Amino acid sequence: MSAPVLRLVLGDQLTPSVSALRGGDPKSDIVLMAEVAEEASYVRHHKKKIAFIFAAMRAFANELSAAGWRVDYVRLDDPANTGSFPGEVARAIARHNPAALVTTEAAEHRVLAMQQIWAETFSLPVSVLPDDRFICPKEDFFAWAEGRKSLRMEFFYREMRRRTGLLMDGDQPTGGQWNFDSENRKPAKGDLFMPQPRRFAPDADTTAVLDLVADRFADHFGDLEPFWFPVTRAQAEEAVAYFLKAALPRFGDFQDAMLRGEKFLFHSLLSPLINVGLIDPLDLCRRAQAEYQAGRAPLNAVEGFIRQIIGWREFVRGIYWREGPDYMQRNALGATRTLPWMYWSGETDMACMAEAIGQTKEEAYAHHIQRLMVTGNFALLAGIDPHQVHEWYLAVYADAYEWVEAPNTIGMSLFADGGILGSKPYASSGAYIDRMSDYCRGCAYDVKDRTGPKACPFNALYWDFLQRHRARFEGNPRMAQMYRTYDKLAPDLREGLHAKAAAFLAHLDAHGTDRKA
Ligand code: FAD
Ligand code: DLZ
Ligand code: SF4
Repeated sequence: MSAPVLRLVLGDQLTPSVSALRGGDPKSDIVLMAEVAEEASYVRHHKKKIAFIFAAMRAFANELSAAGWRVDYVRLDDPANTGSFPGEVARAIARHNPAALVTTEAAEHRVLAMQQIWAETFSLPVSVLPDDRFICPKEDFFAWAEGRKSLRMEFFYREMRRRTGLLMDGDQPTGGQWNFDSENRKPAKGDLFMPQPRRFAPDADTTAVLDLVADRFADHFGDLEPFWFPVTRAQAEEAVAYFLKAALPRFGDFQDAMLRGEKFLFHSLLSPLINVGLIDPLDLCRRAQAEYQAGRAPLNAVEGFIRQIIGWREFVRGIYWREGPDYMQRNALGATRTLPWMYWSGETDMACMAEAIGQTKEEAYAHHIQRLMVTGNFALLAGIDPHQVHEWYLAVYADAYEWVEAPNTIGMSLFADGGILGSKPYASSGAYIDRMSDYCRGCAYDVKDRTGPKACPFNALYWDFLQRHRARFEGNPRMAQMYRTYDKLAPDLREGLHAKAAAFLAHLDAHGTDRKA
């Protein structure tokens, strides 16, 4: 019998048609999958995130075996496990003596760099194939970006609409408009009927993973249980069907809303599943479009949803690869403050922060506006070191992979890339949070107060941030109005705002949390 081909599948490549498997011979080739300590701890991932990935990997191995593949699956607790991808590839080569190694390129610089030296390390033909599960190949993004003065998601998105034909009537956008975002900013009220997420009871395989994670990662952030994520392809399909029916119709209206105790609102919760390959993003968008065409979901909801996936998701990936590995070190605003402990403990009197961090701890989930306008906004205004913030987001969310997380954090949220991803920082005072949520009611702070003892910290921090970075932002037409407003404030109010911000930040530095006196 001729030597087999070894086909390595990584934990976020759980797609039967992934390039590493395509054209393979299930009977003679060997699929290698490995749970490795290095991947679970390069940042201290949330327990639920590790459990989700291992459970989904094991389920995918079962799926491949059922389809006739020979799968060599290395568990984390295998005594011989070396704890790294190169170590496990080396051991598998020794076990199987393959003729060649085939793999799909990793989704991040760190692991791709490992793959690129394997041909030399192992003296064996190695193919690192493109990951064509994305709608826009990297090279197409580079070509689109080439020569543009600035890269804006909206223009890229229109290209993706044309390319996919989604919500297009000929060469015109359905409804005569590319973007219905202005209709998607309604604050929610507690009396809305919120769909609860579809929850899946762990089966025996997932329960074994939960035991393993409880044992090995007890000191990682976050609650392991209750664990209810979908982990098989069939469960992922159920989650999609449920979202399309129960939440998509109102996804648009309340996309930016936040409500105390309502962790999910009308969001899809599908990002962990899309990012590991259990759901095909283009297929999902086509199904969302079909809901509009059948009259079951309005255009603003469906357009908004599709934009997040073929627009933002593809755009941030393009930026990640175009900017290179040093993107994660960018710090255009020179922010150096240490990440306050409250990001891990959730202990703070700021109700909005407590809510966003608390649910992150429980669910490894917060929706986009919580990530951007609460925890991200605070980090931006308080001048927290972007690399520390980046590592926090990468660790705490079940959907977090560097290619998608870093542009959202370093670029969109912290403006640490100096304006490559967005044209202005998403900075806001407490007024935005008050408008879009019910967090401020019952908060220990007063959102209407700017300088008093109970003043909402976001207020003083916001004006202080603007003034600190005046030289950079004053000339930005989208920010000019804010500087005009600042200049009209009475001088003693301005002074009071800066003093308040300085006192708050000094307190934060001294105590790590605003809770202690
Ligand atoms: P929905 O609101 O239902 O949106 C539908 C889908 O659109 C999502 O599942 C996701 O695939 C996609 N999407 C929406 N917004 C974005 C975006 N800005 N960038 C890329 N895709 C998007 N998303 C991740 O998948 N992984 C991350 O690590 C991640 N880190 C983030 C960090 C920060 C600071 C911010 C501001 C955003 C981050 N996002 C990240 C984007 C977004 O917050 C999540 O995709 C979204 O909250 C996932 O929840 P959902 O599936 O319910 O999304
Ligand atoms: C995130 C993650 C974790 C926690 N564990 C594993 C693992 O044990 N084995 C594996 O193949 N993949 C894991 N992953 C996903 C990888 O980190 C991801 O495939 C690479 O970072 C490339 O994006
Ligand atoms: Fe957050 Fe300020 Fe509102 Fe409190 S008052 S919830 S700190 S925005």
